[in-house]
Amino acid sequence: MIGQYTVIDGCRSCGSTDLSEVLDLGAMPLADALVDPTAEGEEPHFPLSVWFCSDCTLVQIRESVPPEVLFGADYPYYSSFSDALLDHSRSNVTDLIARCGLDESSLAVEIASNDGYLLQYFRDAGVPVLGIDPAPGPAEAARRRGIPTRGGFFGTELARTLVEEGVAADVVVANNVLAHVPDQNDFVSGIATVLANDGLVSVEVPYVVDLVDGVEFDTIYHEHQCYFSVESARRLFERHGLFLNDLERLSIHGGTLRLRFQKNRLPSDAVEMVLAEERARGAHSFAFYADFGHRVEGVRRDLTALVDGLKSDGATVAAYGAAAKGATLLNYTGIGTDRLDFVVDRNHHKQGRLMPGVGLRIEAPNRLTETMPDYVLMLAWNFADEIMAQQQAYLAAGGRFILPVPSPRIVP
Ligand code: DWN
Repeated sequence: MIGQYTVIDGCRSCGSTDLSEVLDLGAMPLADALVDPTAEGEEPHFPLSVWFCSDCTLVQIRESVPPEVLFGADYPYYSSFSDALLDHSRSNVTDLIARCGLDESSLAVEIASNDGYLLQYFRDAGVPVLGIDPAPGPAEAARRRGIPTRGGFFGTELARTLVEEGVAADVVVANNVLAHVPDQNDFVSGIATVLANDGLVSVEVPYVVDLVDGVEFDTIYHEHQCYFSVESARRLFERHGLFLNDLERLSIHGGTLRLRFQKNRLPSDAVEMVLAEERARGAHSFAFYADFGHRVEGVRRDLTALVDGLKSDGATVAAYGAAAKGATLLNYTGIGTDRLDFVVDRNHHKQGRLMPGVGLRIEAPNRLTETMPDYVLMLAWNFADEIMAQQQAYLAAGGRFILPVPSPRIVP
């Protein structure tokens, strides 16, 4: 069953119609729409295709699923289930407090503040905070930990309301949300509206160059509408009077850009250096993406062959991480309950439900040592080190993991 969606005519950033197809993943279920095993009826699927804009270089999907469908009452993603992400967020906050000289007279606003995973560190340092998140579950979890949190989707309308209420943010943090927004210009214009004149915007987005280099096709799903290079992000923000003055490349989530924008233009050497790297690699032209689909097909071929070979030898295989990326990987490769016995996940909000499309049962992580599958497909490969460090008992008993990208392999 195909669900309700729209298709963009022009680029989500610049409006250009000069779009070239990079990859067509076909009809896919919503990656975070975990299934209640008692539910009846078909799961809606939606076409999923990735395109390159020749005018502003933004990579994006053409299909738009309504945000209230993507991030509704059942949205199961809670950021605090990853220690690595908490550590990453804590150091980000420590840096921002020092960089911006924040104190009890300041205000830090986070858009997509989830369960307060990041704002808690500003609050603990005595900096007043305000969270904004449309997902009821995580937002309520944030309030329970004492983080003031507004519901709703951020954009110019909410920004204007906040300004009328006296909000002027010294720092706006927007991590792993820009890519999720269907109306890029409304979102960035809202940031410019709510930001104090001498404020700083800190944005984290998956880096499209790392996505291509790491064949990270599984990070493509309907929540992720855009896939940014430095160039495409720079052009989007500059359109709204926010200038890219600094950046960092980070390893989290398979490769992330941390971008810092301000209302005055003062670009650091790091900005010019990465832009030059992108130009040197041709990342501002379609040719950079032309063979990505072929490489993705190679991962599908090799991963299914690897798993089928293990199964034909009589091995048992499970999976780790009921991640959104895991839904894309399983549904695109066709690996499901025919090959995998179950998937485990530490997020108790996910346990007991089924992975979208493939119907794989989500269990607690202790099921690995209880049942000792011979192999575990690591769907949350971006946290492989953290997860494998927790699974020493499973490894010591002879268990092994399969890492799927950039090329399928067994570890240790
Ligand atoms: O943009 C997004 C990225 C940043 O995070 C969101 N759209 C949703 C989410 O995508 P994801 O679900 O692919 O992200 P994760 O954080 O890679 O998913 C990891 C999964 O693994 C979570 O369900 C939590 C789980 N986990 C676990 O069970 N044990 C994670 C860790 C670190 C663990 O030790």
